[in-house]
Amino acid sequence: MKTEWWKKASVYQIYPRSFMDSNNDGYGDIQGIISKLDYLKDLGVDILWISPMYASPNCDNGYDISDYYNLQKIFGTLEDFDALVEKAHKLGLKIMIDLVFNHTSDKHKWFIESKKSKNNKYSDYYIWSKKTNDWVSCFSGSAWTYNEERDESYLHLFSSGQPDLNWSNPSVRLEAENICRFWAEKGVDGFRMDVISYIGKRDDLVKAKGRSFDAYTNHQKQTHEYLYELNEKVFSPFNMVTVGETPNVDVETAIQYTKEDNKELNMVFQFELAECSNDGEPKWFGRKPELSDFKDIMIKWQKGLETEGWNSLYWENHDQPRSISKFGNDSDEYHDVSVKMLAILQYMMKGTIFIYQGQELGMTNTVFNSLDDFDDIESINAYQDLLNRGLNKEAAFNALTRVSRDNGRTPFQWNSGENAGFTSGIPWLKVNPNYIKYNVEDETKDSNSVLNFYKKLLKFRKNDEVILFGKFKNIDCPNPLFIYEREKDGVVYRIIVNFSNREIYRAKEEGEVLLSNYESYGNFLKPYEALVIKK
Ligand code: TEU
Repeated sequence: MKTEWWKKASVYQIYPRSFMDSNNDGYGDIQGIISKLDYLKDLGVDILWISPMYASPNCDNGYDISDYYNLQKIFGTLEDFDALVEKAHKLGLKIMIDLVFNHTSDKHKWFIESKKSKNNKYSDYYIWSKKTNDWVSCFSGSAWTYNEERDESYLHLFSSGQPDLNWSNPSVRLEAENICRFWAEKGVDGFRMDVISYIGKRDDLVKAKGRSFDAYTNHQKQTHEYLYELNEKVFSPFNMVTVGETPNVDVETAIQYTKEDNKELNMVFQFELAECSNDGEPKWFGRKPELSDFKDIMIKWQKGLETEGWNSLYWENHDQPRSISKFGNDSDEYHDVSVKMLAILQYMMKGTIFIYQGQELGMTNTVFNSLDDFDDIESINAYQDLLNRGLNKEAAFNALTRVSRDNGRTPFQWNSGENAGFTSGIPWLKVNPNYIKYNVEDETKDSNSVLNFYKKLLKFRKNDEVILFGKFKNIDCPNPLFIYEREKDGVVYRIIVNFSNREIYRAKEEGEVLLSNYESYGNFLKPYEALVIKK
């Protein structure tokens, strides 16, 4: 297994709308990011993954692209982007952009042309059919929308504003290649590829029975071929780091995507952890996860990608509720220790780490006072869907509050001033009221803060061969404990985590405590205590 640079890297995801607003229009922007590069450098991350900034009508906040070669005005200009790449590179930070290739916006010129007739240059850029099936889109409602001009329907696995591209058309593949090359030539260092596992679809998909589309659209052999083609043409020649978003991927398929010899992607995002407590139901019906829900999953992926492939370690992103609220304990009493425990538990494992903006502050789920506080298309559509399923308004509202993607999208908390220092305009999404407690300015001053703990953790991890490349071994123990070891060249670290708010007796282990979320260590593990001990 080669030790490419990105295996040692920490990736920091920026959701540009919510990061920093430089012109006070209420939306974050590129100049805002530029103004905070020093903060990110000081934090100790290496790669900045920035969610889409391309031209877009924003039915899904930029994941519906209407022009892959231009940015939307709220974020700035291509010149701003060039300046960002240049300044980031000067600081030694790499830039990873988000490519949304499964679908475009319905306002993209390809789609505008495609829907006009069956015999123009773009007619076959999308998946059109006279016949349809019962598939339900990810954002509720049918996955097909009828178009009068063509007297046919088009497929959209997401909203009707996000028609799926037809990757079996070589012209579409060439467009994708050109887009990748354009951005690679601009100096970007990597691509995060949105729902990339869906690009290859079976020809006979209209014949599918049932409401779920995965068997015909996800992880098809064509997808592997298309990725290989992109890799040969762009990823490898430009030395790009790539991570693909691959819902419902299992270990074996993840290896297929990420195995070096296969020349497809470097890493994938798996969804098992994110969905571990949904019990196969839509996330709105999920439970709060327990350690037992995801212990086995974590072990399985650590062992599964031990010799081939490579793990991406993420719990948060712009689609997920905040990890402290989901997995941890965000009460005042336990917030800090519990955030730090989660960081130790996850980031002492093997893989490239992904931190979502605000995670390093311990940002939590937010407070929604009414339906108007939601912005996300998935949440808004789901609300109606939940009512149709028979939930009353309160239950539907509560389900949204718990897991809506908007929880992870509230503005970044820079200080305790107006709108958390994000903007002096009206923020596009309300600021989480707890910015008074959790923000960069105050946490920087407090040596015991979550932010300073993250800095310490990142620094510790950076050059630690045991954590970066050591073998993983699970140590059997009852819940709520999770104990594992990392070993390299005879050096062993034992990671001990108490995943509960109870004190637990456990004889003190010999060895040097390298990292911990408490000042002292004894025979009782304190609530949410987490330790890295060198044996
Ligand atoms: O997400 C894909 C995806 O699977 C999500 O829709 C996920 O299932 C859902 O958010 C969990 O509730 C990607 C992007 O990350 C997301 O922001 C986009 O909305 C989506 O693709 C469509 O481009």
